[in-house]
Amino acid sequence: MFKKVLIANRGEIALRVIRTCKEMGISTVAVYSKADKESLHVRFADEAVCIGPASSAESYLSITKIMAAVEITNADAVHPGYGFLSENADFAEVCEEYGVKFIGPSASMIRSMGDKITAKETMIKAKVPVVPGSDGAVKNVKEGIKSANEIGYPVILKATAGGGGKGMRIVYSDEEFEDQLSKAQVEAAASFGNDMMYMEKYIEEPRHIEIQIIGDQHGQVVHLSERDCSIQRRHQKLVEESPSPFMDDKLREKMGKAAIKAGKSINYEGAGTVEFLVDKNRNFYFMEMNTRIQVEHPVTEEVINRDLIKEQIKVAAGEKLSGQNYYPVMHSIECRINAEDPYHNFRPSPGHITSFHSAKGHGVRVDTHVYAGYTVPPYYDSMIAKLICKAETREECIKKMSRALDEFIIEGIKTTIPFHQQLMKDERFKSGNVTTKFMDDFELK
Ligand code: MV4
Repeated sequence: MFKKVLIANRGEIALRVIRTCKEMGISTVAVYSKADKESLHVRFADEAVCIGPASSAESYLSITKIMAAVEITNADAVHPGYGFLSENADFAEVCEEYGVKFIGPSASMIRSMGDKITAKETMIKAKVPVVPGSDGAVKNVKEGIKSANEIGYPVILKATAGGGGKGMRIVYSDEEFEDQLSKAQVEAAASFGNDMMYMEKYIEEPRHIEIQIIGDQHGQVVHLSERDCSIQRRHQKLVEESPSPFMDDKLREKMGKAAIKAGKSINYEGAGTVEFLVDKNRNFYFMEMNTRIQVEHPVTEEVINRDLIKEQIKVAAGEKLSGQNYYPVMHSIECRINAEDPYHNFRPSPGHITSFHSAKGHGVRVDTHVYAGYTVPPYYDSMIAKLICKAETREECIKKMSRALDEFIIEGIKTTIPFHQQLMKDERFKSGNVTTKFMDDFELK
């Protein structure tokens, strides 16, 4: 087992990883930017190293700075968390070369899922269902229009280097094809420095259902059931839950098997998530694979009763998995509490937290790095807490979440709590009939 883990991240996830390391008897190293000196991950780690100014590029995204911190503290493993360098193949490679264990998949596994055309081709070979689309890249307007007609409109153009919705355009006819292609390319070039595009049949009003998997170093891959992440706004997830209200045992078995095939096809090691689009007829299609632990991992932890960070660390240290899949025995919902004003288009609301009273009680979990007196810096992601509830049924879980939101007090900044309070009382949400279109016609009162 590792002796010392450096956590190459900040905020709640850094704290989350530190907690598990402590329970496993592993010592911890926090890294922090000058803007995060007062953050709890710095206080609770055994050691802390300042790695630069507030700007992410010069701190949490700097491979050089992180590796210098690894070297001076003599850490034998690095946990990348989510975001920042968590899916950076170059970083994983530098760790491999330096001889420090990157807690996650190898650089080549990250690369194989980072390029979306390659990922899709890998899935086709592995017999995982994918959305019908162009064979490889869209070379030019003429070829693109030909291909769109073969697939049938509407089609969606996606950036090969993309993910998370940037550089994406829906096209309904030949007439608008050229214009939409060039807009998508401009956006992709600006976001990823790469304007290569591919095309798919556009699936209308899909659900976003993802399967959590974990693979060990001995070729075993198991699934840990699904999370439903259909409640999103501008490709930012707001609420996640497990099990999905749309799921049944038969579909879970099929999607679980497909996710395992996806993982095995690249000899996957570590925790990963296979994202699927699911249409109203329960057809499911591979969308992308995330090669990291995700923000919403706690809902899985709550329903299967396992610590996923502990499982990640164990497989990274070479331990074998039992080979069993995990199935939900509870219902769990996570509300992301962001420092944003839901009454003004969710605009960021950083600043000083004057009072903070966390929700508590049976079945209530709060993962956060903030406290009364803490100042939310404007430089990073606006998520300040995750409120996770669990209960025996979805209905009870929603009631518990409602109660927990009502007693959660955060003053000094605006938060997304009022949005979640309304959502928990929304008839459509309560019915479980939610697709990725849900937020398009949600009005905050
Ligand atoms: C799609 C789609 C419909 N059809 N692909 C959005 C983010 C990126 N990962 C892929 N996305 C989508 N791909 C086809 N062929 C609809 C979306 C989509 C979406 C997917 C998941 C969650 C929210 C979404 C919101 C808008 C569009």
